[in-house]
Amino acid sequence: MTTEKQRNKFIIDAGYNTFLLRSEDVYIDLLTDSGTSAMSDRQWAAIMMGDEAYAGSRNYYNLEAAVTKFYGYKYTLPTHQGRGAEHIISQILIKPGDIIPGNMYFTTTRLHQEIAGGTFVDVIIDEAHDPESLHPFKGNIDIDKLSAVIKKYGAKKIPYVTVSTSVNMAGGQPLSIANLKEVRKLTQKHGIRLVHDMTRVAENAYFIQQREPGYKTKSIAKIILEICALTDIATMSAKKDALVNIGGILAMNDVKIYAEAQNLAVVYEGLHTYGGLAGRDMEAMAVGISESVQDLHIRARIGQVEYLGEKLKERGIPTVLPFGGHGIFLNAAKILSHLPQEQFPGQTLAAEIYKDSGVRSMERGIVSAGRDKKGKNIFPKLELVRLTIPRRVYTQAHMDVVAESVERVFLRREKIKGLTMVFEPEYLRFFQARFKQ
Ligand code: P71
Repeated sequence: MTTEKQRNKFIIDAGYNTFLLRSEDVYIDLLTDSGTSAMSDRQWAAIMMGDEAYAGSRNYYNLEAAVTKFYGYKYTLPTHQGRGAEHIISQILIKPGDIIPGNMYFTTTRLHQEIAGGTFVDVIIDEAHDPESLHPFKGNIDIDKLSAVIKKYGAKKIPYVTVSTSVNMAGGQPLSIANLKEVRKLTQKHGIRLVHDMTRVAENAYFIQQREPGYKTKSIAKIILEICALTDIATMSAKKDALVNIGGILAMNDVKIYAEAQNLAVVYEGLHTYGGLAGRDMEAMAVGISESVQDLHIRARIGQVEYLGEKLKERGIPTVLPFGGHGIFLNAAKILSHLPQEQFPGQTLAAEIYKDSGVRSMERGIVSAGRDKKGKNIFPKLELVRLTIPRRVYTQAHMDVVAESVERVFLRREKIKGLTMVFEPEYLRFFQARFKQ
């Protein structure tokens, strides 16, 4: 616990950037669900089974077996985290001038595509950009948009389409199996691969089970296998669904690409049987994957997110709807409608919530969107603040505290002043940028 006076100082010292706060100055930490979940007793026991051999650790083979059993991909390369996998696959498949369509950008994914010389093109359905649209699958790809991109640039210029399950920047919104099948059909016709960002695939599978006709009685585990079978390659940050504090994977069925990935891994990550991770971490990941596909776990997890969403809804606070899988996204553009996007409403709202209660959240708007290749600010339609819920960490009582704090800020919204950016780093600026009121 901190006092309001202390927090007012801490947020100025942090340049109004919640990434720059010290965690000991945070009361309830909803910055991210990445690496912040609690490992289970079984995972901690797995940590004690570390085989720290440099090469061929038994933990690697256990991880590979878990990936094949639960996700269906044949070959697994461990990486230090998700962006390590994104880097390797981008370097292997993208040539300068290539186009990579995907269902909304993700910051690290797009950056690695650009570093490899590619350009990301958003082909998500329009509803995803509208916080209030109640479309049940706002993560879906717009087939007409994708066809138009293929027609415009030609299949040769498109090494793959990125398909994300549970689209993070749209508010944790799912994609349907029916849509994925259509995407598969279209891309297969043109010989284009699908790279699956499966960071939150279990959460997406839950929404399919709840909302997609024909899936009510299918288990989360079965739905996940069905999703993965419709794609060729997967990148995953295991720090989310897979319930570990660190780690990622690059998985696939193509042995030639796997051989190239193994080779690049030794340059950037580590030997192909540990990829930047300790043996014990791979063992904890194998166990985490098996726990993450359990129906009761995922129902409790998303149930808690919904609980917070409902509390905010009762208070009339605008959020992205329907509620997403990993957090509740506040509609900062609407809450602070007196601030133009150039004054960073999302960044401002996150700072104000911290000042009110010590609850830490994350901006997901213009600061996160960054600049285009010409150096111009990108103005995303979604200007949001994410209240992200770690798995198996907080109680509903914590959620009550969060909702009450957001309400207090909401009630004094008209008096809140905007921000100006005083320091901007070159890459992924949201992590280290600094602001003044
Ligand atoms: C999240 C994160 C972590 C993060 C990353 C960048 C900016 C702010 C926070 C990471 C993801 C993700 C998806 C869908 C790939 C990564 C990268 N998310 N795909 O949401 O959500 O994984 O962090 O393990 O490198 O807070 P990595």
